[in-house]
Amino acid sequence: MIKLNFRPAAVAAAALAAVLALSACGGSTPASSTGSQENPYGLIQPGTIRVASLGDSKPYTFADAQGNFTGFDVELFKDVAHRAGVDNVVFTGQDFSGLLAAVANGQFDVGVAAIGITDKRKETVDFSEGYLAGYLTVITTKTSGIKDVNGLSGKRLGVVQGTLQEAYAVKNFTSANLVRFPDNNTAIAAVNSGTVDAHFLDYEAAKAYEKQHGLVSAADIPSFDAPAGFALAKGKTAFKDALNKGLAAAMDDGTWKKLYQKWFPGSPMPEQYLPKAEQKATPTPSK
Ligand code: SNW
Repeated sequence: MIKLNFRPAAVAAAALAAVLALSACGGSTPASSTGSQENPYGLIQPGTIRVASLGDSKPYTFADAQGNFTGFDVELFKDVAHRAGVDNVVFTGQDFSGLLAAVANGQFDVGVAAIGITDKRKETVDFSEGYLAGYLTVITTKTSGIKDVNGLSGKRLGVVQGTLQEAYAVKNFTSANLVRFPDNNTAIAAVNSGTVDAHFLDYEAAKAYEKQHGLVSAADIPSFDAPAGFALAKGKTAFKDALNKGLAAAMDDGTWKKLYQKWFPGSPMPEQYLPKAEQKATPTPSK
């Protein structure tokens, strides 16, 4: 149904204290980023992949009623990790704004949360190949009167800090009043209470919130130039290669398609991730 058309000083002090405390124990050797025989992927804890994710980006990544992480990105990543020989995958919910930094500084092995690959983000982290490409969606209430992007003028629009939606809105929705939130749940609560007029988030998450709260979509902005990838610290070549190999295999044997249909039923499928035989004979060249 797509319509085409930080307190720095305090943080630094705390970080320094943590480093001093760690070095005082003298116990832990940092995992080498190039990897060793016992730890080829250079994981924080050999045999375990620690994933920074989001608890409220259903159906991409979310915590279910039992608190277990699930969703398209979660199931796809677990499948890819399995193909790379790792079955112990531990997901932790983070604020999106701190997620890439936490991966870059080694608190997590990987970030998995519909994270669009951009040159700007590549300054901080490396990415696997892309595995998802879609739209960014403005959602609002049935009564807000916002019918398209022009309707945002003079209105309060929520964005989650650090997202592509924030960057896009700063650049293109210059007459809207942006309100920054730490996560989607807080922003949607503000839409429902009328504190903001609309929220700008990923297409499939928008659909899930629309269904849950009777909200409506006012605009879909293509974001195909920033397909989502798995984010990892720079220089982890063996890890990255293993993830890319697993990802390609998951696409080729139809696992990607099965998960897409499970989590995004009815949504148009980006063809480039389907098994080769199912792609059109003459694919449109990518620019
Ligand atoms: O750029 C899109 C991509 O095309 C696909 O639709 C999945 O979402 C995106 O990666 C954009 N996601 C946002 C971002 O990368 C928000 C991520 C989030 O809220 N989890 O900033």
